[in-house]
Amino acid sequence: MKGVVIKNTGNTYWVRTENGEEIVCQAKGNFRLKGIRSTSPIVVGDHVIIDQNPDGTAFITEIEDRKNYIVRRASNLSKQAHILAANIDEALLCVTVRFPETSTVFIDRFLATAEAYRIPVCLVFNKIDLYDEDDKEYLDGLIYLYQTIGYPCLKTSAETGEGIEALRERIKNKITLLAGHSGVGKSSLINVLQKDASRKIGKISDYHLKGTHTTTFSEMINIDTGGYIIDTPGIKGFGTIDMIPQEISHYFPEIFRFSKNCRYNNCLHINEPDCAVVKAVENHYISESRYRSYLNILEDVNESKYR
Ligand SMILES: Nc1nc2c(ncn2[C@@H]2O[C@H](COP(=O)(O)OP(=O)(O)O)[C@@H](O)[C@H]2O)c(=O)[nH]1
Ligand SMILES: [Mg+2]
Ligand SMILES: [Zn+2]
Repeated sequence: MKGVVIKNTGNTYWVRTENGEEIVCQAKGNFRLKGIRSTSPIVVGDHVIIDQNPDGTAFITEIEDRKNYIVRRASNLSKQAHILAANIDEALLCVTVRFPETSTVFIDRFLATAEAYRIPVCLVFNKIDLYDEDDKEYLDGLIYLYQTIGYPCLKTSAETGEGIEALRERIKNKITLLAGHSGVGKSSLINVLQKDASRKIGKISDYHLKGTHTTTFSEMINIDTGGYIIDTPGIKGFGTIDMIPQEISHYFPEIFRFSKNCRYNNCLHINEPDCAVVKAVENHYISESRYRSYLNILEDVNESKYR
C-alpha cells in the first residue's frame, strides 16, 4: 500500500494511506540513503510503500525517490545531516523583527539553503500587531528588499487575524514547510488556520524573549480549506553543508546576476580586481545585508573545510 509519512518519533512513523487512513508503522530493513549521512532515513513528506500484517503491525518497506528535501546540520560540530522534510512545494519562513528578532543572516542562510535544494520560499512576517513605528519601517524595508529579489512576502498576526486569509490562499493545495526560529509563532499560525490542529504554543520567557521548544519533531497537518503544513522544530541555524565556495553566489539570485560581469569566472567577490558584485554593493544595487550574509556563509564553508 502507498502512503505519505505525516509524523515520526524515533523509529515509529505515522503514514497516511491513499484511502485516508492513518497507520502506525515501523521501518524495516536498512534505509541508509546514497550520499547522505542522515540522522533519520525516513522523514515527513516521504512517499512510502507499507506492508500491513494481519496482527495489525505495519512496516515501511520502500521509500520513493524524493522530489526535494531540506536539511540542516544535526549540530554545529556534526557533519551529519538532519533532513527536516521531503517533497515540499513551498517553504514558508516565519520571521519576526522583534520578540524574538530574526537576523537577516538567518533569513539569508535559509533562503540560500532553499535555493540549493530548489524549494521556493515565501517570507511570512508575523506578530505585526506588536510592532511600533520604527519596527514597521524596518519591516517594510525588509519586505521591499526581499520582494525585489523575487521572494513573495506576507504580513500576519496570529493574534488579530490580520493577513491570515492571504496566508490561507498561499498554502492552498500545496505541501508547505513552516520554518523559523522558536517563538516566532509557527504553531500559533497553524492553530489559526486549522482550529483543531491544537499545536502547543510556547510561552515567551520574559528574560530571553526567545520561545521555548514545544515542537520536537516534524509533523504534517491537514488544513481543511486546502493544503498541508509541515510544522518543524524551532530551527536555530542552518548548516550549509555540501556547498563549495564558488557555488554560494549561485544561491543569492541578485549576486549571481551581477557575478556574470566579474573579470574572473572563479571570482569569490571578496577583493578581486574588477569584481562586478563588490561594485554593485558599493552602488547599492545589492544590499549590504545580503552581501554580509554571503560573506558569512563563505567564511563558514571555508572554516568547515579546514576543521
Ligand atoms: N502578539 C502576538 N503574539 C503572537 C503571535 N504569534 C504568536 N504569538 C505568541 O508568541 C509565542 C510563541 O508562539 P508559538 O506559536 O509557540 O511559536 P513557535 O515556536 O514558532 O511555534 C506565544 O506566546 C504566542 O502566543 C502574533 O501574531 N502576535
Ligand atoms: Mg511551535
Ligand atoms: Zn566578483
